[in-house]
Amino acid sequence: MRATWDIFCNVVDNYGDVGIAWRLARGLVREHGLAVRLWVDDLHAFQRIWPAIATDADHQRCEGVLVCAWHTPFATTEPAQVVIEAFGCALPESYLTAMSVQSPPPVWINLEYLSAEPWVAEHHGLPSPHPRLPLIKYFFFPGYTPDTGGLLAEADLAERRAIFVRSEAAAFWRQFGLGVPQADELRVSLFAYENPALPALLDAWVSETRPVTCLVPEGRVIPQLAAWLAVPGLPAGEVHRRGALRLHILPFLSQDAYDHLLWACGLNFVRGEDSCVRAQWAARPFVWQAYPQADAAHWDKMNALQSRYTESLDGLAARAVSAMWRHWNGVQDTPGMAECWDAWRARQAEIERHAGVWCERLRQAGRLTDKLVDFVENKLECRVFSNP
Ligand code: TRH
Repeated sequence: MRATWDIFCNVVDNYGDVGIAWRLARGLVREHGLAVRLWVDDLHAFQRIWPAIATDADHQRCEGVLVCAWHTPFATTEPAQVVIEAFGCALPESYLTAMSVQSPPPVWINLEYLSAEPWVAEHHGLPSPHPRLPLIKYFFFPGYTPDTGGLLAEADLAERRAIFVRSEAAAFWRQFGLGVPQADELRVSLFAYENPALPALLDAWVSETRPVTCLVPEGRVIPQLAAWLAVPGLPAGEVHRRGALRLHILPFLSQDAYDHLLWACGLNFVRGEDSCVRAQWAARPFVWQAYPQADAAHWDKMNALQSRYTESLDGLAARAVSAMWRHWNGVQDTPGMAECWDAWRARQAEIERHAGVWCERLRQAGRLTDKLVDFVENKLECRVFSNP
């Protein structure tokens, strides 16, 4: 019989934590036939990315996953055989104690944040004994190389994207009152944290010679957009025109519909972790805003991905992508936004080609769900071997 799995997710802020935990849970059920419980402490955040989630249910089955509300204090629960602690979220003390009296104890994994930094491979898979209890936690690091935990991606992702691009994109645009893009039009999706570089980017789009349509799902960037437009508010459905720029405010989309937006646009501004990975799998150009951390620690993360991503791009295109990303992340060593945008536009065709090549190359890192299941099965086998 296949092992049972518990995944714990504490929503720090935003949607990345629950977004990743949910993607993982769905993948484990759908592709590996596992029995998965997903414990989430904020069902409201969860419902934003997956509207079928009921916010008042302690237990609900969704897409084959048993979704459980993580309350404090935590009700007595028999631990699963595999326990995933997403992003060091700290398991409930009573649950940890229950894990420690099981024989053999569960395989306990801390799923870490993704980074392209080189140290990730060295730390991937390392054990850490609990200071008091007879338990070992293993660190599982997602990453961009085969010696890491790989990247989250569904087995049929490329196929679904190809079908969408071939035959479903027109219907996707229609639901927002839009036709397919004109030949010279650039469609851009914008998912960002508040960003001082945003007004100058909008100004650059206003002055474009070709139409730019920017699609913005509701979120943190809306007040900044409203201020730039000098309007009191920006509810979903509003459309504003300034010069060559047409701004469409969209409702916050379901996780799957957001993928469609990424697949349909010619350029995607993404942030944090999950949307960044999805933009890469979309095989479209993207600009990444790393999750801001104290003392600009996120610049290391951004630099690492930027150098990896631009490694095989020609000089001027690489420079255009780097400058755009660095400027968008507040690094001070770049020209102004107008210049960054013009340089990006001048190299757009190469950058587009590269996005497809990069997406193919990403596969070499392996799929996170497969790698996690292999890692866990290996630990389970060792456990059986040492506890006959
Ligand atoms: O929401 P985020 O800023 O999450 C962040 C990061 O994960 C960061 O690493 C973490 O430390 C911090 O939270 C606490 O960005 P991210 O990771 O892209 O997650 C957004 C999720 O929301 C992703 O699963 C896609 C989803 N989404 C939708 O479902 N609909 C939408 O309309 C949009 C824009 C996003």
